[in-house]
Amino acid sequence: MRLFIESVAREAGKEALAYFTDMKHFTVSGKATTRDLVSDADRAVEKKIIELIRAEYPEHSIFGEETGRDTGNSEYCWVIDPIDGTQSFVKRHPYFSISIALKKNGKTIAGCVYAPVLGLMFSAEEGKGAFENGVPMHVSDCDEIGNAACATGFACLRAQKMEHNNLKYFNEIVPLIRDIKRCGSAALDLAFVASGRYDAYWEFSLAEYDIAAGIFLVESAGGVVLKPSNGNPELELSVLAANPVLIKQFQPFFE
Ligand code: 2AM
Ligand code: CA
Repeated sequence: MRLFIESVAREAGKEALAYFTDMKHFTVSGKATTRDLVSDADRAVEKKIIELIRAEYPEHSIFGEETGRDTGNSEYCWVIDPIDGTQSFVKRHPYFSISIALKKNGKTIAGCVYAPVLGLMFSAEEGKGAFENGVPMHVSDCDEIGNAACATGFACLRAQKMEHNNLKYFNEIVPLIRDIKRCGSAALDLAFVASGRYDAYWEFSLAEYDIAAGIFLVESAGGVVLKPSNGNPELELSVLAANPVLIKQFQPFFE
């Protein structure tokens, strides 16, 4: 299954690159809010992914960012973000990814995050471990918050949740860590925790398709993902990811 998902992501990556390199022209429009963008490329890449999955597994359900949930009632459901980091994509920033997760009865059993410009394929399958470009990967062994290279993001602000924004945590945590990055693809940020490039990552108010595959990668690579929601249902789809030692040092900031 892992290799099938990788092959779908690679094909989808070719489609994304055709738009990214301007071989195919795309236009950008706003979604529900003016800060939330969608391009022809998002729709074309999602269509390609769905075609390839349907050809192999016609009975499975599909939940895609652009097409929504289909009405299938299979125990299997594919959760797809065709371009995670659309804002990066439309500005020709290489930090965007294709995210595909397969859930069985609501539990992720396989997934991949693929960054086509960077040439990085991250994938995992239940019981088989996690891989970067086919090589087993593991979360970092950083055990001290002062040495931690971290990432975060501001989906909460783009979702216009001004009250529950990330600025409080950003201000508290950044002075204590070694580095902070904000590149704009939650799926890839999680993959970078899984592969040890980041020691920790947190972000609030994401969507299921942003994080389904990435959470699975982190857990499959020996890491931990917490949901720093503090019981607030609005913040349910929020993540704090790190290795099992470091997560204990970050957790208190989110309590
Ligand atoms: P997208 O590029 O597919 O929209 C960046 O902070 C992360 O937040 C990306 O994964 C991005 O996904 C996601 N994101 C952007 N706007 C969002 C919104 N309004 N609600 C939820 N997630 C959002
Ligand atoms: Ca997304």
